[in-house]
Amino acid sequence: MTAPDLAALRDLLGPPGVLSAPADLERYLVDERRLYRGRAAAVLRPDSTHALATAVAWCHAHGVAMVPQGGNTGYCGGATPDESGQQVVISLERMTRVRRVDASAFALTVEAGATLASVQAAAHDAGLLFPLSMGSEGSAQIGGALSTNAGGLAVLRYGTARDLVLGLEVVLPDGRVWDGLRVLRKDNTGYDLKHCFIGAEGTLGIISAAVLKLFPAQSQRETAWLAVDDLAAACRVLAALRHRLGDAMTSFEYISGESLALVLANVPDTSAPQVVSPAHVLVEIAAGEGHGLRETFERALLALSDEGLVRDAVLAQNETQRRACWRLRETIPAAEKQLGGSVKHDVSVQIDRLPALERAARSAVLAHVPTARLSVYGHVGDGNLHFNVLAPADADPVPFKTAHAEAVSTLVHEAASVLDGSFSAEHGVGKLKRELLRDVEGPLAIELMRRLKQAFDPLGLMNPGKVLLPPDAP
Ligand code: 2HG
Ligand code: ZN
Repeated sequence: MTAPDLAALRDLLGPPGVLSAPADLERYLVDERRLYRGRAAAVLRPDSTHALATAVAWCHAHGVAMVPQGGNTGYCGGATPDESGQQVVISLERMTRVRRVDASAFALTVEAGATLASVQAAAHDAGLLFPLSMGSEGSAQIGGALSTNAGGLAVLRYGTARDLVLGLEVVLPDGRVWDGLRVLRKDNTGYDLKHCFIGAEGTLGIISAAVLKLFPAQSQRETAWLAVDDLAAACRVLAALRHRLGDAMTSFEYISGESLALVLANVPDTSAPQVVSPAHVLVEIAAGEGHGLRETFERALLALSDEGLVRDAVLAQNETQRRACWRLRETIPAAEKQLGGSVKHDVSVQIDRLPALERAARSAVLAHVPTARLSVYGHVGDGNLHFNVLAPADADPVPFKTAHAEAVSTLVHEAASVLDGSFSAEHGVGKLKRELLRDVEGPLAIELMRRLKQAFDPLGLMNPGKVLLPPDAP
């Protein structure tokens, strides 16, 4: 790897396009969870696809490795440079334009650096809905969300990032631009190249723009906070509500009593919901005009409490109450961070196996560290649980994580694997889970992934060492 010639890059991108002063680089070198700290020769900030392609072509010609970075909100270190100081970070933060809104085609074309919140706002301004939503949506960028195939809070109804894409524009590792920005709902012309880049975490090319699917705005929305006995009851409620409400359900989020307690004790401006129990569910449903949504929902919840599945239920009466419910769910990661962070797991299994997963992981982890605190919550509607492990209340979290993270993660991932589940439902692989990917996916899958990498990036300059271990790794 050669050190890049910054003067040449400044000539190509202009002074705002190249950062190299240590203080300017700082925020690009550390990941959201502070798991990794890298170094970089520079941060490149192109402001157009042309500028991005020019920068990438230059790096390709000079053998400079590139690390694409969106909002830097990822959990697996996929956007952090290595420690060599010779890589460049390529930030998409200046590429934020909404290029087109095709309201009658229910589509929007946007550059990769736009935040999810700004894409939602652009869709809203056109009287439509862009449903990808998550706690980090104010900083997470659409390019990063697509590159990690992010999930979030409305996957149950609208799918993950992958499901929301009609077309992509990608700068390939040699600087050529693949223009796949089609506004087509149906297009069976050969291999579907866009899906190679979605979820590839910037290892095959840099997504520079995307055509996203929009949906009809939902004029009616109802949110309920439910108290249930446990995760098994929550899963039964999910199935029952799906039968009764059909596709109206947009979110079905599980919040254990343990996670709720962490939030109430550590996050400002939160107060206990009217109904508290060992386990809770936040359900949101939405529909267009004329569906009598609230009555249907109330009837369904009443029936479930008659059956003994729901202990208690409170419907939000206004937007303030709705926001208060969501705050209790969305700030769980912030509460964990406040306590020094957690050993995080992002596991999924088929939905009816979630209770078995939780039981197995809980007993294995507590057998290993009986005093650990657990924070179990997540997107139960998608079979996806965040099974997070925190240091005991009186222990320092740093030595706790150093001593136990590896063993605890092995136990949780084994519990998922035995149930034919995944060790990364929505957060990707990055640097953190490369060994797991190699060990779990098996040699054939890894061989195919390596061939794909070789086909798109023969020089290995695009986000090297992410997702796949370096070829010479033991
Ligand atoms: C969420 O669902 C995010 O809130 C973060 O995926 C999960 O912090 C976590 O473990
Ligand atoms: Zn999540």
